[in-house]
Amino acid sequence: MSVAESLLERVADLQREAEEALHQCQSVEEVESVRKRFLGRKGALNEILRRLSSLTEEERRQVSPPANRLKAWLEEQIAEKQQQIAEQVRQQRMRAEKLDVTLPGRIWTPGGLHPLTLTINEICRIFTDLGFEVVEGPEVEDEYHNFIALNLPPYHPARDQHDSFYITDTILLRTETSAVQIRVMETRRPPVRIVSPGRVYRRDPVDRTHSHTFHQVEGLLVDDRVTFADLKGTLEAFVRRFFGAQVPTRFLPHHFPFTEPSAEVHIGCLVCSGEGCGLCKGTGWIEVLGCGMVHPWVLENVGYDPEKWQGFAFGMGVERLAMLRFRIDDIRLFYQNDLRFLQQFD
Ligand code: 2NM
Repeated sequence: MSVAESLLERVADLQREAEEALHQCQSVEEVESVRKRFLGRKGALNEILRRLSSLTEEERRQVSPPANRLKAWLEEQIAEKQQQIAEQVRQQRMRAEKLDVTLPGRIWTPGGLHPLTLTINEICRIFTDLGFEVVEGPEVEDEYHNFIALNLPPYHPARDQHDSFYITDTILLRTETSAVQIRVMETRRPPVRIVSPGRVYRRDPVDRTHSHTFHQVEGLLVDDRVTFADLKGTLEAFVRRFFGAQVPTRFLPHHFPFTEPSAEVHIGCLVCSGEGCGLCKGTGWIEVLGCGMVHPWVLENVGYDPEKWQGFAFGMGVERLAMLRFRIDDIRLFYQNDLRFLQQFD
C-alpha cells in the first residue's frame, strides 16, 4: 500500500473516530478535548497535513482534498455539537428553575387587637364623643402626684408600703391614673374634660378577679356650675352605650379621699337581670364605676379656686368591664397570650 493510500485510509478512519468521539460527548469540555485531539496543533489532522510534504505532486492532489474536506467537516461538526450541548444545559437549567404557579400560597393569619385594647378604645371613644380628650402620662410616679395631691396624706391606709410597688422612698409605680389628671390640671386652666387610660400597679395577690398589674380609665371634668347631676347624666350615657340602652343604673353613696360626695355606680346584673345569681351574688346589681365631685382640697392643690370651679371625676377598671362585657371569668386569661383565647375577640 502506497503512502498516499494509507493516508487516505487514515483520513477515512479519522472521520469515523471523530464521529464516534463527538457522539460520546456530554459537556462543552469534552467537545473541546475532541477538538484538540483532531484539530489541535499536535492533532491527528495536522499530522496528516505535515506528511503531505513527503508526497509527490500527483499524490498530494489525491490526498489533499479529502484531508481538507475532513478538516472543514470536523470544524462544522464540533461547532454544531457545542451548540447542541449548550442548548441541553439551558433546557436543564430551565427545568430546575421552573416555578410551579399552581402550588397553594402561604396562609397568613391576620393579627387582631387584644380584648383589653378593644375595651380601652371603646371606652375612650364613648367619652371623646361626649367631648372629652384622651391624655396619657407616666407609669412611674412620685408620691406627690400619686397620693398627696389627691388628698391621701402620709399614714392614710391606702398608702401602706405593702399596697404599692415602691422604687425609692418617694417614687412608685402609679396605683391609679388620677396622677395624670393632677398633672393636666397643674398645666391648664378650666374648662378641663379629659379621660386617662393606662396601666396601674397594686401589690395584690393574684386570683380570678385580681391582678397586681391592670388597667384603668379615669375621667375628669372641671368647669363652672358643674353639679352631681352632670356626673350622673354623663355616666348614665356611658353605661347605656357600653352595656346597652336597656341596662339600669343606680348610684350608691361611697367614700374616696379625692371626691366629696362620692358614689359607686351599679348596673342591673347582665346575667339574671336583677333576679339574683352567682355573678351579682344574689343582689341583682354589679358595681362598675367609682365617682364623685372633685374634693375642694384637690382643686386647691392644683391652683384652682374651688369657689369658682367645680368638677366631677370617675374611675373604672378595664379588666372588670371587659370581663362583664365578654363574660370572662378569670382575669389571668388577659395576660397569658393564649391564641385560643385572644382569637375570640375582634
Ligand atoms: C375614681 C373614683 C372617684 C378620680 C379623681 C380624680 C382627680 F384627679 F380628679 F382627683 N381622678 N379620678 C376618681 C374619683 C377616681 O376611681 C374609682
